[in-house]
Order: sequence, then structure tokens, then C-alpha cells
Amino acid sequence: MSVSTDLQLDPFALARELSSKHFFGGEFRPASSGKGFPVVNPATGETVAEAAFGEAADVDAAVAAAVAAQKEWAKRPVRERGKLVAECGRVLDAHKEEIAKLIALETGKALRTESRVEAGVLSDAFVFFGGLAPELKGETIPFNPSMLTMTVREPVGVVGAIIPWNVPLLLMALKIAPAMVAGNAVVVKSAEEAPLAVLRVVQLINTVIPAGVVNILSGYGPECGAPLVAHKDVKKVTFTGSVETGKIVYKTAAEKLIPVTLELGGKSPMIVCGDADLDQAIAGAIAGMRFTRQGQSCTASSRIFVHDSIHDAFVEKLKEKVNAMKMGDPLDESTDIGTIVSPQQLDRVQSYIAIGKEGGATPHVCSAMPSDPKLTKGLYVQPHIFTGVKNSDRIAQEEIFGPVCCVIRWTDYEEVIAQANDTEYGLAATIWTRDLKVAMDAVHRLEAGFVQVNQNLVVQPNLSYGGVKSSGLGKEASLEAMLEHFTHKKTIIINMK
Ligand code: TXE
Repeated sequence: MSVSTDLQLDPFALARELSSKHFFGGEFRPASSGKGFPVVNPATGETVAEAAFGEAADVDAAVAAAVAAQKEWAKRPVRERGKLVAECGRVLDAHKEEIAKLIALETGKALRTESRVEAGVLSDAFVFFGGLAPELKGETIPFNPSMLTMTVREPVGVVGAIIPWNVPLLLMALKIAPAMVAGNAVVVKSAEEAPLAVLRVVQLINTVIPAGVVNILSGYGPECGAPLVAHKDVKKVTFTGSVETGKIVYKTAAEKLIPVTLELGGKSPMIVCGDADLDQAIAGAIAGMRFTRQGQSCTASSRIFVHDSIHDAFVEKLKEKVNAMKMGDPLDESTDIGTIVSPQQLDRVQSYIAIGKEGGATPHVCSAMPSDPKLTKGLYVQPHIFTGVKNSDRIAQEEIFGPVCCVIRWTDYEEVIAQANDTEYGLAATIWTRDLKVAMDAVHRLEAGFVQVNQNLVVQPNLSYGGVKSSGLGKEASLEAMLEHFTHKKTIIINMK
């Protein structure tokens, strides 16, 4: 079942080669049942590969491989583990163009604006966490002169990582890199919509690390994700996905009393004040809404509160800029916006567009559908900017995960802060103003795990990232994630008498 690790720049050929395979114990393996499911190019509707259909038997075999590898891996000097993890980053960097094309093919994310960016930052997570290896240190605690009291950080064991399809490479890296450095082994369950690029990444990093330390299965949630979470030898679960599934994962983990990190959805507010730099705020809205990713982002600034004094100018300019973005074939260098990932997501987005219209909001439909006949079956949705929206409307309260944003007019500062917080979510928030006092006030009062002023940066490996309220539990990225989520602290007391 081998696949060459040479650079392979034809994504169609590579997709075929990666067909029908899990990767665990250092090797590609077929599905135990022999079953598979199609991987579809969302731009054309064509099946480009078949993914292995993972079930409980595959989970058992992959977890056994991880258990077998973990003890030896944890015995390696921590600096050596760090060095190997950083080396994974260098291997991935050499393959970033190949990985970018593959992710564009299976998810429909445009190569130039999205897929290449994600593949380009993938290595950062490995290099960053590899460099943090010396930080896995404990402390000595003054207690009693005749006793030496200290703490050490120990790995949790085998980690189960469940990832989504929207930014699978980066989200997988932020889970596996710190887990590996901390001395754990990992079994990843990829998202059914995007099993190929992450499989290739796991193959490539296995050219550097020992067999069994990082393993990956493809499959559906109930058949493959659920048995992974429930497996007796999985001692920690890290999950990114919907609130609904996050709750199921949390309940199963609670039965086993194991720790869980959950990164869930969002309905992030962007507050634009009357004194904001309009051009900067427009650019921030486009970046924040992730129009280039069809809005399929948990941090999408999907509720844009604009001060009455600049509301109309803001909407006009925003429309103008989004209109200039080109929808097209994700693999075409001139494309800004690709496709929605799957027919299910397409239905969801279209149903919310209908809900917005029925609720009386005004849709401003931007950009133009691709004219290329080979894309007629593609899962395209034009960006929709809704005005005349109330914060209580369903399109302003529920996560759409599509290119649909709500612009809400405001006049009173206290009211806009209250409305921004009036949501079940609390992932990200931004405020756009030239007034430092207003900015600092908002920063403290916005209920979100990630707040930014006059900018809309994406996740960085060295910045703690995660939500409050229904947006999740625990933080990803940063030293804190490695220490808090992938180790446990052991206290040791030595009687010196
Ligand atoms: O999510 P799911 P879906 C949100 C977004 C989107 C909605 C549905 O609003 O429209 O969720 O997307 C695995 N046990 N986000 O259906 O089901 C599943 O196979 C264990 C936000 O893709 O949560 C996949 O690998 N695992 C989000 C992963 O969970 C299970 C990113 C996510 O799938 C499982 C994605 C089970 N019982 C969607 N059921 C974000 N926070 O960025 C499913 N899975």
C-alpha cells in the first residue's frame, strides 16, 4: 500500500494514490471491513478518491499501535522529541505546494487565497512546539526544610484528536504537535469531507518520527469518531467541530472521566465605531468574514455592528470590494472564492439565506457565479450581505458557516456591547475605533476568548486560542495548551532526613 514520499504536484494523481487507506503503526492500512466512501471535488461533483471507512475494529488497531509506541516515545529525551517535531515542520514545508493543491481539491478552498496560506503556516506549529520542548519543566516548592517537594510534567498517554474539514491541516497540527512534544501518542480521526491532505501530512511526518506516535483514521462520526472517544486506552480527547457533536463527545468522555478540549462554533461580533478608519474596517470585515473561505470559519465576523453615522458608506464599500472578488475553480490561480465543502453544508447555507429573506432582512448578493461550464455542478454560493438585521434574528444568532454576514446598525455604545454579548457563543470579537479608551473598555467587556482591536488576525501557534460560553472548553495553541492539556502534573515529596 505504499505511496511515494517524493513531491507530487498533481493533486488528482495523489488523491487516487491515497485512496482507501488509513495510516497507523507507521504504515498505510486498508479499512478492516474493506469499505470506503467517496471523496468528491466540490467544484465539479466528481469523485476523486475513495476514503477508508473506519469503524471500531480500525480504532482498536490504531489505538493499539499508539499504545505500543507511546511508552518508548515518552522515554526519549525531551529535547530529542522537540527536535524531531520541529523536523516534521521542515519536511512539511518542503511539501507545502503539494499539500495546498490537495486540500484545495477536496475542500474547494481557493488555492491562492486559502489553501496555500493554510499549507504555508502548517510547519509553524511543528517548529514552534518543537522549540517549546525545554519548557516541559516542573517546579520546586518550599514546604519543609527536611523535605524536597517538586512537580514534574508527565504525558497523558494516548490522545484522541477529532478534526473538522474547514481548516483541517492547521487544526490537526495544533493538536498533534504539542501532544507529541509532551510525550503522547495520537490517533486522529479526520473529517469525512477532507480525509486526504491530512493523511498525506501524517505519512510525511512518519518519515521523521517513530511508527505509531501519530496515526490517522478516516471515517464518519458515529462509526469512527465515537468509538475513538469511547476507547478505554484513549486518555484525553481534543475535538474541533459543532456544538452539538461537542456535547456528545463531552458526555462520552465524562463517562470515562478523561479530560477534553472542545473548540466549537461562533457568531463573532465586529463592532465598527463612527470614528473607525473605514478602509481598514472594510478590509477587516472581508478578512474577518473569511469570504475567501466561503465564510466557513468558526471565528467568522458574521455579525457586523456598524455605527449609524457610517453604516451606509460601510455597506456600499463592502459590497464594492466583495463584488470585485472572483468566484471560480479552486485550483485556478485567479480565483478568490472557491466552493462550499459539501452538499449538506450547501443546503444549510441556502436554508439560512431563505430564513434571512423571510425574516424581512435585505440581501445584497455580491460577486458572480462562475461561468465555466465544467463548474455547473460546483457547490457555489454568492456572498450575501444582509442589512436591516436585528440581533435577535435567527441569521444573527445561529452559526451559518457560509458566506452570509449580517450588518446591524447601532447608535448607543452600551446597547451595542450588550447586543454583541447577546449570543450563546463567545469565540472571537473585534472592535474598530481610534479611541483607545473605548477600545480598552470593549476589550474587557466583550465575552469572547479572542478579542482584537483594529485588526482581524487568524490563529497563531503561540497565541492561546479558544472560546467561552458554548464556543468551547479549554484553549488550544500556546505553551499553556501543551502543559495544561497534554500533560498532567505529578507532585513528588522526598523526605531528606
Ligand atoms: O460538524 P461535526 P459538521 C459547525 C458549523 C457547521 C456544523 C456542522 O456550524 O455548519 O458545525 O458541521 C466528527 N463522535 N462546525 O457536521 O459533526 C466528524 O466526523 C465523535 C464548526 O462537519 O461536529 C468530524 O470529524 N466524532 C467547526 C468532526 O466531528 C464525531 C468546524 C466535526 O463534525 C461524531 C466544523 C461523534 N458522535 C463544523 N459525530 C469549528 N469549530 O470550526 C461527528 N463527529
